[in-house]
Amino acid sequence: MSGPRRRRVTVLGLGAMGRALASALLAAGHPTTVWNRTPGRSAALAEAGAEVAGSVAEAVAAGELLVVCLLDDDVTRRVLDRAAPVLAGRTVVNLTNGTPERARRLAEWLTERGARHVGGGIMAVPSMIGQPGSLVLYSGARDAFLDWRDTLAAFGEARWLGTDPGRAAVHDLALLAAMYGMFGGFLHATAMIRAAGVPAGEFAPMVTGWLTAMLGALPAMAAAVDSDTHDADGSSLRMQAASFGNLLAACRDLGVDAGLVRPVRDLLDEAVARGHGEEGLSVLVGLLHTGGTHRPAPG
Ligand code: FVH
Repeated sequence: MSGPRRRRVTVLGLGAMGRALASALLAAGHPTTVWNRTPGRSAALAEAGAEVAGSVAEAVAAGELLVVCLLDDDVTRRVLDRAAPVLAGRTVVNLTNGTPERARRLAEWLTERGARHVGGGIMAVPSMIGQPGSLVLYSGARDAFLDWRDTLAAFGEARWLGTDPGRAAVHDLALLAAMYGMFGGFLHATAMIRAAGVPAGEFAPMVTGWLTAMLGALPAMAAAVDSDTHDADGSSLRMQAASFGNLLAACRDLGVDAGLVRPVRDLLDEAVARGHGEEGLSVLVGLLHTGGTHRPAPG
């Protein structure tokens, strides 16, 4: 007895991530067509059952769902342009990293061509796709997301963020900012510790434990931001600005460039100068806003 017919999915882009996405679709039993600019990246996928399209238009025509995973917004737009006449009736789930504004523009462009847009943000590396812990954020056309949610589940948890086409992108980029802050801090700390003659491997468990302990402070800091009440909770900005001076002095002595951490000291100093010395770190969030297209959080 055969099960329900599975609709064909097309994956555009077979970089490290596109290949992982196509593999996950095939592993979940979805008929899959793939396309990539440079031929030769599809051999293993073809062996696993993928159809390999010879052109973008052929690939787009083959799939009811298009999963796009290319380098950036410009490439995505250029590639989709080449298939504009055959986009009508399709759902485009764009998992390419990009900006919220470009996601909104792409959604408009696709709607004008009779296609539905769902923007995405992949919070996983290729080896995590389809595994526990893999999270993909989505926003845009709700009906399209609901229509394809079970298929998208092949990649990992599919989390819906709302109908603003740019909402997944802004979450993706904000989470990347948090990640790079952590990695930047780790890289700087490791440069210091190596300059002091300690192997990185010996230091790693200590920094992991310290960052894990500090992670516990984030929910309270977020609540402080939302309520705009920035209690120092025993760690005033005045005190932190003073110890940051020691950190920079030690970097000079150790011969370590402080470029990754100096902006934090500058922000602390600015906050103290503006009279926030007895408040906590959460007050710095307000100092970071410069205007632009910032949308204040509701409530
Ligand atoms: N890999 C990761 O860890 C992250 C995890 C989170 C999500 N990102 C984003 O996913 C997008 C794709 O990333 P990727 O890892 O697959 O990247 P690459 O391996 O560099 O593959 C890039 C693909 O884009 C194609 N491409 C590049 N330029 C063009 C062009 N001018 N015309 C057509 N296609 C183009 C490239 O094709 P080729 O070089 O093989 O011909 C690859 O298919 C990305 O937004 C990440 O930020 C990944």
